[in-house]
Amino acid sequence: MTLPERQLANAIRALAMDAVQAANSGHPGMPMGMADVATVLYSDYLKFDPADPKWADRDRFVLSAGHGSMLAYAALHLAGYARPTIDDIRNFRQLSSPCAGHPENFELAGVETTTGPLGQGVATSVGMAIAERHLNAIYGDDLVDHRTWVIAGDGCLMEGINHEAIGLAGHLQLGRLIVLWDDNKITIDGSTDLSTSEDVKARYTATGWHVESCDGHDPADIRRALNAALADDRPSLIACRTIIGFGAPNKQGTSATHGSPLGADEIAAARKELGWTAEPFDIPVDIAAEWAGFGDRGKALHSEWNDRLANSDRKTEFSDRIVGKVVPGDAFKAYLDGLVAEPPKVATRKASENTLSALTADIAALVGGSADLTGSNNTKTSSTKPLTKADYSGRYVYYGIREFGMAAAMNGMALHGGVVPYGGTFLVFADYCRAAIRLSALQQQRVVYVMTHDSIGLGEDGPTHQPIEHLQSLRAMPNLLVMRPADAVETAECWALALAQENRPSLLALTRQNLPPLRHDVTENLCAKGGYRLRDASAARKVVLVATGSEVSLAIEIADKLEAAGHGADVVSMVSTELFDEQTAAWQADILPDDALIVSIEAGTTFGWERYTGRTGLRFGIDSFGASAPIEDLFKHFGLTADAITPQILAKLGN
Ligand SMILES: Cc1ncc(C[n+]2csc(CCOP(=O)(O)OP(=O)(O)O)c2C)c(N)n1
Ligand SMILES: [Mg+2]
Repeated sequence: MTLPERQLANAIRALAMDAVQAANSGHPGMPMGMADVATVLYSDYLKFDPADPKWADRDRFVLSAGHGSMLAYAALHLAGYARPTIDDIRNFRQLSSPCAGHPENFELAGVETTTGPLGQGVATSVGMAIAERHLNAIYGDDLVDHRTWVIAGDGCLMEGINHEAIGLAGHLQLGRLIVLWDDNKITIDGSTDLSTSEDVKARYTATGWHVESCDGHDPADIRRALNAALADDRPSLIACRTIIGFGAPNKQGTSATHGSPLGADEIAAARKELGWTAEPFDIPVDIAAEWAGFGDRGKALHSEWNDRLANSDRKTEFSDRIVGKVVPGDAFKAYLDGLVAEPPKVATRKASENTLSALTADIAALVGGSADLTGSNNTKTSSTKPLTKADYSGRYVYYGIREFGMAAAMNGMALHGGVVPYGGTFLVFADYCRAAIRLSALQQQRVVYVMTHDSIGLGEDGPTHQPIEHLQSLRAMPNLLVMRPADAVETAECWALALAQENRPSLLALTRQNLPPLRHDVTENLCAKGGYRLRDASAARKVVLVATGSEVSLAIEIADKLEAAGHGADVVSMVSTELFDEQTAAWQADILPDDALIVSIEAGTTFGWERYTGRTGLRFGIDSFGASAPIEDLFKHFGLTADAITPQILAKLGN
């Protein structure tokens, strides 16, 4: 280092305050406060090659405090990544720029994960660190040997998910995970004294973490703390005491710098205070050159790694795995054939387990888990031994009762690459992890949610456990594939579809109760159409019954009764409304013809089904909370039986 490090850090500060000022929107305080820490991290610690942001063995850097996005953009730009360019930064927060308000993984190759919802970055990084240790256990230090670095704010540590995330990380002793806490004692409302008296460091220590503190404006002290973290086998928290908005003489140390432009006067004063004479968006050549050299270390390591990969007899296997090639093989085909030979009457959660037995045998990248409902979610197979701190090569994570932590960790695994995560809980608890499901969808990650006990069909556990609005509310989420299979064949097809989705998560809604086999052919994956005719009307078609999951067999019973009364009725299995909506207009019109009465049946809210039934169709479902009783009593009580529904359809037909 030839220049004073403060000047190198001031490049981040200047870009942050100028970009926020230009956008008239954004958060200068955090980047200005953590600039010194970030500069030390990039100069001497973070392993990266700006020429190849996706190099598999790079360190992962997660800006959990996503509002400080300008810190990430400034560092990527200064370190020599192709994007963001200085023009991208000039256009911070504008439509044309990849420098979005918060960092988005799909906007910039150097952004490892979308952050902004506080707390999730740390929780996501736990999944990255799990994936790293897992792949290291399989491929060794030669190919996989990197760290996950996180910058987190008070908010990230205050959020409830932090408890789940660090509990898991501490338990699994993820020593490659290092969280740099921007310990500035300020949040939006003011001092953290307003809302917390927690001893954060004691909490981390109690959870099995190594904890350090440092002066976040003293590079030597920062290095000392980072070195201590590197030397410790436990995950590390480094409390970096900083001043928010460091360098803005009248506003620093206050929440005024958190989320508003500093204003022209204060920026001028900060330039003076920091000794920064360059024009906005102009980086002095000596500073730019020094920053540009930070990647040299990583470039050299990358080239050595390339040689090791080239000489590895597992080169193809590793490379295929990292890019996410996933192909169901012989075990899956044999399983499908078995379903035709001997159609089982099983719950779809059991059908999912049977499918997974075949898939996990075929596909090494599948890493499963459950939030303490392994026996109920049927997520564990004989191929997936536990992943533990003693053996990271295992493929089954006991997430504990941490649904949100599990979902965020799965996002991290998927983002890391080399792992295709799936994890289970009860469908009703999708609400507990919904914010992470949303980030799976936004980030376009192949994460598979195995959500069992998908209706009142779960019975006696009652209304707290019975999903009502969940299916429709999840279908409302963009880029999430919700699938509710009706039997074992459909369940297998849905799994194949879930694994084929390279750019979106899937959620399988599965029953607790047994369902009769309905499909007896596996020549074509019919679930891929989203909705398809499972049975054609015999008499002239008057009715189309559109049902999902456990209600498809009910629809068949109703169709029998309608046919007996002389009314032809199709039965459509609407496995996935998203996939159905993606079909051609001709397919949709053929499945849901205008000249028939369309009737929807799903043991959940009727809200939203009018988009298929129209206002003139009929919708059967449950628009209240459920109840605690045996399953047969519940379906009767809520009017979801052939005896209750058929007369209403006949009445509508004018009989
Ligand atoms: C889940 C969630 N809740 C609320 C917000 C809105 N928000 C953004 S930053 C922030 C304050 C965070 O304080 P801290 O992490 O200390 O950041 P600092 O002010 O120090 O930069 C809040 C409440 C958010 N982004 N995510
Ligand atoms: Mg803070």
